[in-house]
Amino acid sequence: MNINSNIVIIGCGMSGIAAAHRLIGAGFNNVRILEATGRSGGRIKTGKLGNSIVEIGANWIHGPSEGNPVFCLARQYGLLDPEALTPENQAVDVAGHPPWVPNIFSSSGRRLKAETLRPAVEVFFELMQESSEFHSKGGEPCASVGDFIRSKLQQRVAEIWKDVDANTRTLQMGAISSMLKVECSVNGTHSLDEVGLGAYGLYKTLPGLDCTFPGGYETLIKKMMSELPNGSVTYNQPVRCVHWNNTEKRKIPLTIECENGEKLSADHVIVTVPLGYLKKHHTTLFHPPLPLHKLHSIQRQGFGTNNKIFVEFDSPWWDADCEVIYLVWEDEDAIVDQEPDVQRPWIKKLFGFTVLKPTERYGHILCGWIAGHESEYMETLSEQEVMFAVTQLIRRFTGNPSITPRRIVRSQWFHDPWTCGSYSYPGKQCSMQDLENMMEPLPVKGLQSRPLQVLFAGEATHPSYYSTVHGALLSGWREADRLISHYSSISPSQLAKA
Ligand code: 6YU
Repeated sequence: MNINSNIVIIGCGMSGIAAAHRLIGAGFNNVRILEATGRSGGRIKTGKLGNSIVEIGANWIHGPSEGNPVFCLARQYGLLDPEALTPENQAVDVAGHPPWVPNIFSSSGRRLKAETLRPAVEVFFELMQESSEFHSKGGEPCASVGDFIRSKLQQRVAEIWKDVDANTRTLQMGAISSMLKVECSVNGTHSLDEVGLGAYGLYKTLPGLDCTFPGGYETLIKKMMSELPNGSVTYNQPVRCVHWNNTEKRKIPLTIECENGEKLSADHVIVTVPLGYLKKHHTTLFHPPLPLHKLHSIQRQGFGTNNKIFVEFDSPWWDADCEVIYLVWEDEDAIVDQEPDVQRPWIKKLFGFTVLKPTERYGHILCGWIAGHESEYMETLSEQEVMFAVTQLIRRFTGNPSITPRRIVRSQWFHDPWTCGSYSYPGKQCSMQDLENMMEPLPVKGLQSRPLQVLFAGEATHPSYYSTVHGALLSGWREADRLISHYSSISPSQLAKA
């Protein structure tokens, strides 16, 4: 195939790059990516803390095994540690990783044994499991994962902990509260009350022990970019408006208007902007506006914030085998809905830290995780203010007033004007139909005189791998394939004119 149709891709993140790769590989020779920023990769962003690389955006390949195209590409390019390539690693099927070795501290400065909190952990995992099976078992309607967990928790706590003393109960409830914060980070949401129970089980995991890129996630982007023809991407070129369905008798159905006033004609556009950006700017980004059913699905899908705070130390204050540090507040009750409280310190939302391994590569660096509105507030503070709050927190929980970080770096995804948050999750009332509407091209059926004008890719358009890099990559391939099969089905004479 050698096709001259003009295809514009908006956004040079994983989905945009994947779409361009596939189209150019199939013989489309007028493919152009317009990217708002000065770099490729979008939410794949590798930064530095001192001499170490740190991932400001995506961290792991989730489920690195044969069914994961990100893993297959990274393996083909030789970007992974030998351990990640072993059949044993690929065969591990535990939805990510086996439980990490924890160090646990409480707000009164006590070190807690994992054994002490086992009852809370068991109850919590049972409830999370029930939440993800809710969809397939067709349970009673319940608005959100948060509502479901709280109501079930109330029953279980009354049964299991009816005879325990107040201190033990407080500690167990504090541990559950901490685990709820972990889930907020995993789902990229402010609260599980915002995550729809109906669609929660639609997310699918792949086998394989989650792995990282020793040279940084961006090494994958660099390799993929090196295979695109020079000049495929125009950087610092934000798109202001996609004018679609041009009714005049013009040959070209689309005009892409850029912020700098430049206008490009196109036969097809693949929109890969993040859902956060789409939610905020859809009224100005499309002319005519999006059809109502598509807009409602965009509104029902959630997009929240999960940020990282990397903290470097001269020496570790955690155990040598420790992989995660959990912080348990003794004044938090998981059953009580956390009222928005302006007095509540933002740092209470940080559930703890993961330890960057191996130490020989990273030195002594922890990655703190914080989701939700508190995370968005954290972004407004200076680096010194964040470092001060983290230092106070660690000193309080360890009871060691001399612990002092060397330096920090944090992500600020909510205030990134081209992302407006971190990643998507199924919101309340979100159904499979909404996830399908997200990827539906425009114009919709019935208006097919000029089909496939506007196509939608990006992590939030993948119905089962949303929120991941492999979901983004597969969505880019999907939309490229949609165009490829469209042109394969038209006659050679029509193709010559295309
Ligand atoms: C993964 C992980 N990971 C942590 C953090 C973040 C994310 N993800 P892009 O945004 O990349 O590209 C769009 C481009 O468009 C961009 O360059 C813009 O500048 C540009 N643009 C915007 N507007 C424009 C305009 N007007 N004109 C022109 N250009 C414009 N994924 O696989 N492993 O460890 C993590 C993590 C802090 C922020 C992640 C992870 C998500 C991925 O980063 C993300 O999906 C893709 O990179 C998105 O690519 P894209 O092309 O779609 O958009 C049960 C259940 C639970 C469900 N959740 C399970 C948890 C899994 C998620 N875990 C994530 C965790 C981490 C730590």
